[in-house]
Amino acid sequence: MTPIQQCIIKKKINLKPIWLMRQAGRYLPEFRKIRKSNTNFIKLCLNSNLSSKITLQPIKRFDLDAAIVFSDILMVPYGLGQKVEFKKDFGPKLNNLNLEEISKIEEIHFLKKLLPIYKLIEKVNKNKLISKKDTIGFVGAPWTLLVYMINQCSPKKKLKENFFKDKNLIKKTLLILEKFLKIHIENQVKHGATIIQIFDSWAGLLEDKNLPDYIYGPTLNLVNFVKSLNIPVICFPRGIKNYKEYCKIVKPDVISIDYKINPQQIRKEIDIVVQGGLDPKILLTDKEKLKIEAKKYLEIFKDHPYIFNLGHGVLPETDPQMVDYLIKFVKSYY
Ligand code: 1CP
Repeated sequence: MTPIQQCIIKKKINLKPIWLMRQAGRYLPEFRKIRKSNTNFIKLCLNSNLSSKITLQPIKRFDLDAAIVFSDILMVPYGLGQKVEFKKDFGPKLNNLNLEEISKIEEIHFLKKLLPIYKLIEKVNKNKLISKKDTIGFVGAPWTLLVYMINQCSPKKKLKENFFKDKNLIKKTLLILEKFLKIHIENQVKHGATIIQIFDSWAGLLEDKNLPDYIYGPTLNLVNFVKSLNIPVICFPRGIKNYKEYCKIVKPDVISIDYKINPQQIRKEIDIVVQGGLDPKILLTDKEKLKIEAKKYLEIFKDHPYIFNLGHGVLPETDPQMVDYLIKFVKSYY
């Protein structure tokens, strides 16, 4: 059993496994080199030779306990036929959401478009480096994908003014997403993903009264689906205020906490396995500060099953040496 599985399933507390959100990406010079000559990001994600290589880049460099599939949550809207582009210094840009068109998409067509992602997982799992580690597959939560699909770009801090206007569009899109997210999860698992993480990066944009319809209900359905495949599921509802209520209702195997939430409070209120929390900006400071902050999380969760990670993704301006220092520090803490 891998260290992460021992932590999740056996509730081992002395292992402190580690992986980092966005561990494969722009802070690594070897990634930037590949990215430079592959200007179309979607095409890069669909090139399983390159995307499997990128998935393994951080595993080659650092003593991490899991690889995360190099892909993007927006590959699902792409699979549903909504055009997605990643523009330099702007981020994702999506075409208008056409309900009639996405309603017509059949499973076989969706799978054909996303097949290279499943091939990438197979390739990664064949590599010796991964034999005692997990391969984390992932999806965006229905709410976060809905945000991008209707907003057509990153909401940064605010949703479009008329975001909730077309209730029929929202309701039907959420149902379509649920169906295809299950298909995407199942195929990642079939091809070798050993854990699924559900990213709800824009959970914090909703008012409390809307959480049951847009987050709790749709995410619980996905969590139950992953559990039915006998695979652990990690949820990352970034920015929500009430993690305790979220865990009580959605019941993931692991809750990944963001950097704004007080870890002491989480330790007191939550009894499931916890992941993450450390502010990725700390990696931009110095080793002394990094050590103090990482130690804080290790101490708070010393008697609790805890997977070390950040409270959001590694920032592009991060020095890989700081990442190396963090991993070595966590690994040698006990
Ligand atoms: O070179 C580039 O410009 C591409 C940058 C990039 C990368 C490296 C994007 C565009 N996506 C990714 C890979 C990615 N995205 C991974 C695999 C790599 C890894 O984690 O090691 C994963 C798991 C994601 C997930 C993802 N994509 C999320 C959820 C996590 C989070 O950061 O909150 C989200 C919200 C996205 C959308 C997205 N894709 C890319 C960008 C720049 C964004 C965010 C845009 C925004 O701010 O709204």
